[in-house]
Amino acid sequence: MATKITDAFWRRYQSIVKNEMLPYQWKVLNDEADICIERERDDSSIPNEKSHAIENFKIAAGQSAGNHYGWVFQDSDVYKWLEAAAYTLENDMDQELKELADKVVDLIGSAQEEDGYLGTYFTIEAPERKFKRLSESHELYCAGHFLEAAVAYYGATGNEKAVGMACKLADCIDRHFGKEEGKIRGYDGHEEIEIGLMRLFHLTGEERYLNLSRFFLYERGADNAFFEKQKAEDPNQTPLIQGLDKFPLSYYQVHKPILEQDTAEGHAVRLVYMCTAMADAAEASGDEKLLNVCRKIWRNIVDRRMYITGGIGSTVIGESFTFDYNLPNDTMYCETCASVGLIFFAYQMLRNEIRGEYGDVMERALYNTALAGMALDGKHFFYVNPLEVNPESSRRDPGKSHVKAVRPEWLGCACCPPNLARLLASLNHYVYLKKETTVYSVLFMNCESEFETEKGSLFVRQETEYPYKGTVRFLLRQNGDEELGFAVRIPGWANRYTVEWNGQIVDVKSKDGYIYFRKRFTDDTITLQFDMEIEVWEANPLVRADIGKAAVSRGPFVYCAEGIDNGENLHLLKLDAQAGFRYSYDAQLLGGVGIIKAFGYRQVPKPGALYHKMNDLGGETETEITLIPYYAWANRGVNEMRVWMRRKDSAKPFDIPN
Ligand code: FUB
Ligand code: ZN
Repeated sequence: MATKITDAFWRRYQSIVKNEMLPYQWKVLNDEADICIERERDDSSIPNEKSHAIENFKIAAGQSAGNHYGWVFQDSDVYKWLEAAAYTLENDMDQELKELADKVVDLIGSAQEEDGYLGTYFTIEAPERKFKRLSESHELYCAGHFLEAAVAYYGATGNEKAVGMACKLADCIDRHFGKEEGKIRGYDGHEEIEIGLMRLFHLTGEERYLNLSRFFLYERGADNAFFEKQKAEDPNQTPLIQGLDKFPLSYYQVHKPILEQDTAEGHAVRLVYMCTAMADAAEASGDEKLLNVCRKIWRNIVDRRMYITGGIGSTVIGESFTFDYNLPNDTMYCETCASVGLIFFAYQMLRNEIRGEYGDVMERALYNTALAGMALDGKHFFYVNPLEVNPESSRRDPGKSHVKAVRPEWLGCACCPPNLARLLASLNHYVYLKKETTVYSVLFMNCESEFETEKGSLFVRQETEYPYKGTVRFLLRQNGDEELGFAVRIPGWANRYTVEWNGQIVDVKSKDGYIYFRKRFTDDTITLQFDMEIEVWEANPLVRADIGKAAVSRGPFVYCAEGIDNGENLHLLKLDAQAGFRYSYDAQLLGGVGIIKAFGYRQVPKPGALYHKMNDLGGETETEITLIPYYAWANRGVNEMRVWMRRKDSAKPFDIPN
């Protein structure tokens, strides 16, 4: 499948990746950027003097002297950078970037040990501790990221060196892990190797990689004392990461064997990475049991534990899920990486079963939390994506040190910026999905694609003004005489839609969020018109944090109010959802955004006492409330923001008999 994105909205992001993010991140990884690296929360154990990531490789390769600096998983920043560079080259070949990326591959190759082992911390500082403290070491997590990068790099450039190194690394891991006598029967604290192995399997067809990925998945939680035992046997008792041992087994998703897991528990990124690999392995091996686990966890996330912005992870403690309907707006985590991972999970689920809701969640996470992870300049990043911020609380409430009011230039733990870069650069891989002789459209954007099927190839041109207008046109042409299938997702937010086939309105019923066509396509046009109305949402009443509040969306965008447009104390505003809205597109504001004007009230605080009697309420003034797309917030300095607004419901007199 080859898709070329031509869309103005997304091409802008892809050029930000190419022209801003990659060069900027390269400088940061080389410690050449004059920036302030912030700790993502108030925790003095977070290393934040520099990145040192490239230098770590040079030291491991013997090209430089010194010590490793940073997290044990610092290498993964370089791998994700390389993966983002690979997709960027796939989109637009660029000799200079390719030469740089080739050099990075060479450097990684020089740091790889003879037996295939790759991991600069352990090569430099602690060779005797390799694979001995897997709950903390991230060795397989980093390996997984390298495998993903290598596969992407091969896809973009045909560079076989990286894939050779990836196979050598995977083979090394295969020699050390497994059920056989003498091998380690365990798993990494942070899932990711499972994804990397699946990708290597898809590229090479080597069944050992699929089996190894399944081994890691199935071992998870099978012996949930594995980490404890490893730790007890480790002659060196110094932790590799301070404080991880205080978390429960569910933090690592090892509290139960995976087939018994049915809720989203623990560290959110780990959970969605695990699920991504499970869904991929389920499809590749026809493993219905694995798929069933994915379905249950999916339901739990989407029905009870996901924010309206597609953010996941309700607490900073362990960057974790908590419990059903617990979705606090101002202390949550909603890590950018977690939403990136949710997109991966959703896409793999869609590969298993065609249901529009998977595409809906991809869209929700992509257009909202993922995009919010980066400032419009491509050089400032959120790790945590709140739905409500009061900058003073972030500054002065020690429980909210992770809730930043503006995006830092870089973070002590820099997992999110390159993760976002690789997602944005690889979007062409998520626009469609092909299964046998049917092509399914997943995301809406201008692009051209060519799909090879066993019954001939299908060319599709998509034309749209999405995400601002709801018309999407597909032009389809095939070669070959047999019928092919084409299916389009109907976004969950669309209340009404029409479908035209070569200019004639047709009545097509949707099935699980998709409408289907099977034809011999000869310059045919399918035009969909979704009503892109402004929607007002309420949360399930069991979500304590959102009771009595409303959130507004239009198309794929969730909206928010910012202090700069609405003044201070956003909690004093009440939205009158019945009063109607005005929508306009402002090309000058925030790189071009659709603005929503709503009618509402501002409560006037009573001066004086902290508490006063109900009948002594202060007044309210009518006011206009300005809402902007959530992703664009915090690009105009430090200010307040909130997604869920208080609602003004008409007061009904209620007579209580004496
Ligand atoms: O542990 C590696 C990465 O660092 C995780 O995915 C993020 O959540 C952060 O903890
Ligand atoms: Zn992250």
